[in-house]
Amino acid sequence: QLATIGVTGLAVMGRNLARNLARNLAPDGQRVAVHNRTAARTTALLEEFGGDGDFVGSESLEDFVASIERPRAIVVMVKAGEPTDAVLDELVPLLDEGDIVVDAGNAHYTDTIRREAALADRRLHFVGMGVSGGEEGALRGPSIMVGGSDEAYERLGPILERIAAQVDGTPCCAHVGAGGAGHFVKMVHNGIEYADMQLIAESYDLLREVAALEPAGIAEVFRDWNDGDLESFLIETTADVLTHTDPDGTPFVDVVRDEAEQKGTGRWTVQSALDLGVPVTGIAEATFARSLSGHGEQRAAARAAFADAPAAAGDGPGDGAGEAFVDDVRAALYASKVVAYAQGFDQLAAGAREHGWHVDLGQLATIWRGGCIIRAQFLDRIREAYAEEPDLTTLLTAAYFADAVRDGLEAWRRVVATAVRAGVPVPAFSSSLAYFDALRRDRLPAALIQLLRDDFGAHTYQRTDREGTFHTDWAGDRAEQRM
Ligand code: NBP
Repeated sequence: QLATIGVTGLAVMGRNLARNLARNLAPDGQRVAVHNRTAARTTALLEEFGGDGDFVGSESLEDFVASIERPRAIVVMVKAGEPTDAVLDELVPLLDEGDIVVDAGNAHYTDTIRREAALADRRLHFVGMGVSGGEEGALRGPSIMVGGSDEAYERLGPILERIAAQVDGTPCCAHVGAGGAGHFVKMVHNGIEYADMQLIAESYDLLREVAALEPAGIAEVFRDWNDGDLESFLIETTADVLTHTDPDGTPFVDVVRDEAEQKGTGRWTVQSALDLGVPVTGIAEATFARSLSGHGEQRAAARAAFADAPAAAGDGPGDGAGEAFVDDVRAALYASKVVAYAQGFDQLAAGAREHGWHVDLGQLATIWRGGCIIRAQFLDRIREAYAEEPDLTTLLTAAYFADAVRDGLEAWRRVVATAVRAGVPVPAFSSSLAYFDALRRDRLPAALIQLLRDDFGAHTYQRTDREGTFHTDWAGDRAEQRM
């Protein structure tokens, strides 16, 4: 009997996805073909987890392809970049018209657009599939963002919706658009995850440095927050990791080197946002904060050079403690999070417009409620906001979020001001507040920037009182000309 679907690339993600597929397809008597460049991984999967379902293992790619029913559905789950192209180069000549190749790795969406075009020339469907939730998600139910043709989704959708996480009976899987849409959406999802984590890290830093709480006490605070509207996987996980200690009792967070690594999706999100002209300050600050943490030499030099520069008197670490401050941080975290998500959703909308994808933002919030790292109660509020007003200009003005920001505004300002005086860096908190203040401002100093540009570069400007484009002869008689 031929397999319904195949998976090639059986490192941790591919293996878990194959097991998830096998478990869900076995009750219907369907099989899952598996293959890996190094055959030992295939053998190990069959030996250790063969009982999960009905697998067909192959050593060669030819046998693997031959073991799948046509039109074939083949999931490629290998390292993103060159390895994916290497697999496609080998795989494509073995396929037949109408077959579907799914790239489930973390590809850059522009690579996906390129690959889709190349495979379309050979009458093959190429699907770029964003899979969120790490190895546990892949095994037990990820959030799945599918980019590809309608035809491909008709064939794959029913299978993917079965293996995805389920929330309130709704699968966390959606067809988000053509070609690169799935990987684009997954990229921005990861960018939002960067912002979310940075905001949590800044909250922790403030609670520790300003409120003088110990990690175990901060864990309690996060546990408490997790009972309210901040309830989310990341808040819960923060509480959990902060309770962990080294064998000698030292808080584990003090044992780990304070240099945050990154695999690149935050950077990609910011690069794309710059191209699209969307200010994603929360994601950008989060990405830069990780970079800064890795500059050990500069940090050491600055520490040495400014060892004697104190934080403002009276507002040093330890001051401003107390329950009121803890609650202020909670409000500031929530408001900053609203901004970071509003910005991320702006980027999703802009990317969809740019590429002609019909990304349904409310549906995205729905499928991120389960399976993925940013899963949170919060996403239900976003889903409701788009259900009420599908063409929402910005999430910030949706009634629920507008109320939350308005209610938290004074606390947000107090927290940022306290952090600045105490010398605790809060780039994501403060840039989110600056974004908010800029967005709601009557007049921005951008008018002055326009004048400077016109003065030194004759870049022209527009007036508030008349239509048209103008230039002033700054070096001469200062006469104004309509251009
Ligand atoms: P890796 O990203 O570590 O890739 C290892 C796999 O790629 C192995 O199966 C390896 O085969 C295969 N491979 C490589 Br490397 N070069 C190859 C080539 N030239 N030809 C054929 N196969 C090749 O695996 P992973 O950690 O399971 O991640 C898989 C994908 O999922 C990646 O794109 C990753 O970014 C993504 N990912 C997603 C999440 C998430 O949360 N969604 C988490 C982690 C990873 P071998 O066994 O023969 O060396």
